[in-house]
Amino acid sequence: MADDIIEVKPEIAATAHIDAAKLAAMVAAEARDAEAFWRTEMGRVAWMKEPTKIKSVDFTGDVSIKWFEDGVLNASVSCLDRHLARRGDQVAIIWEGDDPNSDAKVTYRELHKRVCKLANAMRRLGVKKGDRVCIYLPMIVEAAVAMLACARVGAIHSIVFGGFSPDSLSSRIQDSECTLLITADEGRRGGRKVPLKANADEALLTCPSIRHVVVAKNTGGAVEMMAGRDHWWDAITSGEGETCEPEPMSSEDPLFILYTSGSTGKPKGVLHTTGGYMVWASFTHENVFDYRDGEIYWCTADVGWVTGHTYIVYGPLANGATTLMFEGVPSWPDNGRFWQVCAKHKVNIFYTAPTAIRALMRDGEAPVRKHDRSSLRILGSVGEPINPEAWLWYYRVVGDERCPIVDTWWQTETGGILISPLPGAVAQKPGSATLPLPGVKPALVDNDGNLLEGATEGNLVMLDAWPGMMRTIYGDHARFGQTYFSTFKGMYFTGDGARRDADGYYWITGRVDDVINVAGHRMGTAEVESALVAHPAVAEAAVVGMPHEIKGQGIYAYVTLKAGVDSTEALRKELVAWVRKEIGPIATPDAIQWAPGLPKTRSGKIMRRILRKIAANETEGLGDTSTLADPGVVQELIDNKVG
Ligand code: 6R9
Repeated sequence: MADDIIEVKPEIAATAHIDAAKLAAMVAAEARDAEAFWRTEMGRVAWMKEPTKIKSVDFTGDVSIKWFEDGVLNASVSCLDRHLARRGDQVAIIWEGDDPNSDAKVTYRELHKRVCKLANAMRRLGVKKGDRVCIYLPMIVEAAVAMLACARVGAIHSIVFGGFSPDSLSSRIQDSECTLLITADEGRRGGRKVPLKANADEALLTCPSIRHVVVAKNTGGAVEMMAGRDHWWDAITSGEGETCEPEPMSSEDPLFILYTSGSTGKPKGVLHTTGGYMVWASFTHENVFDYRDGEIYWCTADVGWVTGHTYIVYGPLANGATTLMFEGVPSWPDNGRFWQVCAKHKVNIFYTAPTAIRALMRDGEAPVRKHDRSSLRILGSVGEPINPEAWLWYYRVVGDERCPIVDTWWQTETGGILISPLPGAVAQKPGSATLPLPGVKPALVDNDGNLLEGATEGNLVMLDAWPGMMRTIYGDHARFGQTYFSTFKGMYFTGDGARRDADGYYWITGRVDDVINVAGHRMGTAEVESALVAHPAVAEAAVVGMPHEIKGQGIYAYVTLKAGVDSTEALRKELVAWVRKEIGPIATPDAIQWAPGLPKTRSGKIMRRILRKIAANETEGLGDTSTLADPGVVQELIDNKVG
């Protein structure tokens, strides 16, 4: 099954932006003269001053990555102003509410106006180029307006997913010393309310850098407003002008920071800059989804994640697309919701996560078949490996074997898609992200950094830079080099493992570091561990991923209690609730096992390899345990495995 090949359909190749011959020509052109290739592609965005220097990259030493460095632009102009003459009245954003009876359409002209008004208000509040602005909003149009208004005035936005706790919000605001927070009274998800402003109030008790808070009225729920600090969005924007001078930004000026999990306890502020990111967002959105003028494009991600940044807002808007923004969840009011929205808005391109597909698969074909999906043309997948079974169901049931599936591999750090089939050019294999895009140079290396050739398996690295890659970790350039370029000298290390088959296709096998992927959400096991040990009853904790049918991976925690504390069911529940409160619901542990001891080496390192195997019920081949300080704990853990 996994070796199925789904050839490119001639009718798709015939009209696609890129067919196999064009792709081969692009790859050859890029290989011959990368600078010339990107000099042409940079024309995708609107420059105030055209760059003359294309690429300047050094993956060694202090690590320096610059694209189009002497160019000047403003991302909001590429997404808005330049479209006004031709598509002012075209819908830019279709908003579909959590409540199936609420929706809205916003044209490019209207979006431009709303962005300018907020940008003017932000300037009036003292926000200047380079200031950091935190955005903590639900999936409402204001989220896109806030992002683009930041870009307009040259402020660096840092979006924190609305599902994160006050503590997580606070630490992200503190790390980049944001001066403004943009939030809403409440969010809505699956018929429930999320108390965003109340969470923000709690977070702000420990955020001295915040001077102002802008609050969008969404549900109309009661909130406290602190005089002098908090302002209603409508009140501060209503008197503002409908145009706003865009801040001229150098290509390498930052556009946004987005925090993401790594192997350590502290999330990293991944920093993206303006020119290269915008070119990459536009290039990949148009080519991977074969986006055509007038099509309705829907990415189901949340703007709190990188997928929402690049493929709900910046990529589609740069390309003058109509992008659908969905506030709800796939399973509410019923599990046909995705397909009902596709039918209602005649969606042509649909981009979602494997975890959603697997959850919907459980309910069978009827909820899908009930809705008209004839508008669908291209399907996409992102966030985690898609198992062939889910891939084939997506292909057969959702796409009626008519729509190519683009399984897009990328990361917060990469800014946009790096490995993916192009629908008119690359044959698909269910479960494989297939081939790199032009300009992307993946390789597999062994643990010593030796390049592996041919069909093989190893650590996935990138040998050279592409325009959209991250430039640094905010405030910690040394950590940037250390995290991504020191494991394998002179190469960008993705943290993923992959297999390459005889056709050169890549099959991502998952993270090889201490990052787990829970329902497409990236989580550092160390973050969950530090939340657990912050509880007064916990002495020590070790967290690993365990296989989970729907979420891909679940969170399995081994907890050692302090002496004298009883391991009760009540305490187990309390710890689950504690982690939810500390980090947010996405970090809810799926299993907690009481561990009187943890397997450690004689030097005191926890042997996670063993803990992962126990959690996965793979206790046959535990490998060498002879280096353990106390080999007896392993059997104890196996005997008391939960679930
Ligand atoms: C875009 C995004 C990145 C990690 C990445 C990898 C996993 C993403 C994937 C995939 C297999 C795909 N991942 N897409 N694995 N196939 N198509 O998800 O960014 O949240 O930073 O996660 O997600 O493990 O390293 P981010």
